Amino acid sequence: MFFGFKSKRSKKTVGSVPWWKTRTVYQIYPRSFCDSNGDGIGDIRGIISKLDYLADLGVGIIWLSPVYNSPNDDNGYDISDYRSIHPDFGTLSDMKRLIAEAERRDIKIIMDLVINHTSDEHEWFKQSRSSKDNPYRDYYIWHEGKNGKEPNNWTSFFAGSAWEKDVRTGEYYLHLFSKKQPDLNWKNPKVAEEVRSILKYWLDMGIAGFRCDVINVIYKTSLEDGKKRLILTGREHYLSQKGCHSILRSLKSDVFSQYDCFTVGETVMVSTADANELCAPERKELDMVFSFEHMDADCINNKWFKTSFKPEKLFSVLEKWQNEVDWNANYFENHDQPRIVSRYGSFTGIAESEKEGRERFAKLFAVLLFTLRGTPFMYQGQELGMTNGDFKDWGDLRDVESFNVAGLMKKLHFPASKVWKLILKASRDNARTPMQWSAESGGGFTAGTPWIKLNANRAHINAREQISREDSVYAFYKKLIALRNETPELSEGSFKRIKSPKNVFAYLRSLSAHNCLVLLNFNRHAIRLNHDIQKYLVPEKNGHAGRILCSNDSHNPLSGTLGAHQACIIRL
Ligand code: TEU
Ligand code: CA
Repeated sequence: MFFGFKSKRSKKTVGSVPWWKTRTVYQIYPRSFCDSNGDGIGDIRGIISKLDYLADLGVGIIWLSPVYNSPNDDNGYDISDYRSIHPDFGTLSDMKRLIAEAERRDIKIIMDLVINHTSDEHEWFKQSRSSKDNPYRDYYIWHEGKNGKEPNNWTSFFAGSAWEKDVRTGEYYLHLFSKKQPDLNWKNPKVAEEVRSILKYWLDMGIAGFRCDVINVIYKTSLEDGKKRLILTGREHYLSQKGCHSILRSLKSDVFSQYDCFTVGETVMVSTADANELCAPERKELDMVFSFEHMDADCINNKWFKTSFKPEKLFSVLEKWQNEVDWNANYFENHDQPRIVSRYGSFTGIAESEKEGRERFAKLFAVLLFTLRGTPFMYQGQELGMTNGDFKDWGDLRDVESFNVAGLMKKLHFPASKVWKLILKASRDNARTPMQWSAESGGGFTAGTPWIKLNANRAHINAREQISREDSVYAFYKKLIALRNETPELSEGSFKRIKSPKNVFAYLRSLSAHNCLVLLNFNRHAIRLNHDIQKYLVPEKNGHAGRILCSNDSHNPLSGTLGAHQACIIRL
């Protein structure tokens, strides 16, 4: 519900604020977005056919997950040629047309930059593994074994040792991810030279920036044994190292600063201090970073062990990041994370009867996303309130990480049914099911057989149905995007948390004399607002009540209560 607010085509730059601060970013996972030729795999022509949909939603920037050539061990995050397009996705000329067609609609495109590792099928690695004196040997991290075992005790992000022995030379190579993703050696200046030239290639083609994959792990200071840990033994030798900072500074000064572009780093295990070292403006490294701490509000130790969702944990992490980092890259979904409505809301979405609650919950997170200070990043299908996959058995899963972690759990003697339950909840495949465009058998995604199981709830959760309804999640996203575009205090304003009842998140966004109060009730029941909030709603001095700009419920918060899962923005 939006009150007294007309949605206009977005004003894309506000004063001197850079465009990447005011626009909304929409992430496309190309395999699962739209298939134009019926082979079951989403492709670039499919994306082009949906540009009007995105423009209409108000999207200002598309982040495209990898479309480069790749053997797809990790769905494109294992690149075998940085300058070409995977034939599954189309051709280079399709890509150029996508850039041009997006530009016609005032949409910019950023690409994924995966430079911690390449595919083992990249020409550099083929050369590198061929012999110890090949000129490409030093492009990767090779080491002889220690007493017939791996060179050190490091473990991979995808479970198991981070080393693989290669028969050709008898030495081991390092892979922080799958064994088909060998890590590049960033101590070799030639690697940086290659990457600079790849960056220019795409920027010259009209790309507006990059999402930099696991960018804070690229530099390995030493290869000594790490402190033994439950996950990622060895990490102290490569997380956010000095060497990484100097590489990023030189990429910024040699390349990025020469273009009108921006960078967002995907940075694992970062604190706010680490983030500031990477993206505070005076550091001249990255423009913003994705952190992970706020995605741990439903797990203990690591993402595989989920508990119930703890809203207060989420609020305190968000508050800390809002206060300590000037400009955040805000997100709740991406291609690696289960869907919000399923993980934080426990809505399976299979039952039509859950619709109202699920949509209200999806809208609650939408208000949060668009009212935090920073650039909002949304993921395909989030605007429809899409749910986790409805996978029935192992044959339905595709993700290399899910299989590797399941293998490790089995080795540790977890019972098979337990393994399935844990994987089902946390698998990255939950986010990768095909986009639900319509109720038809292929979900409007494909005329063929989709590469991964389409959710049966496409019958009632789909774009066509959402667009047809004024109170849908889609309509709500559309209005929120426009509202943020038109309301400088929401995009540029400061953030101040206000004391609130349990499981209610309340804050002010302020710019000069303008103030917006944001109220988010994460309780499944109505709640009476405390004095600290009420005093803003009806200021004693002038007697003016705030004006509600947007709410996911018709209940009036000015009455002093919030409805179950109600979220609203009030202009004071
Ligand atoms: O992800 C890096 C990462 O650390 C995690 O999000 C990862 O998905 C996993 O959950 C760790 O347990 C990036 C990409 O987003 C991911 O898709 C790639 O698989 C990975 O890097 C390797 O390139
Ligand atoms: Ca296709």
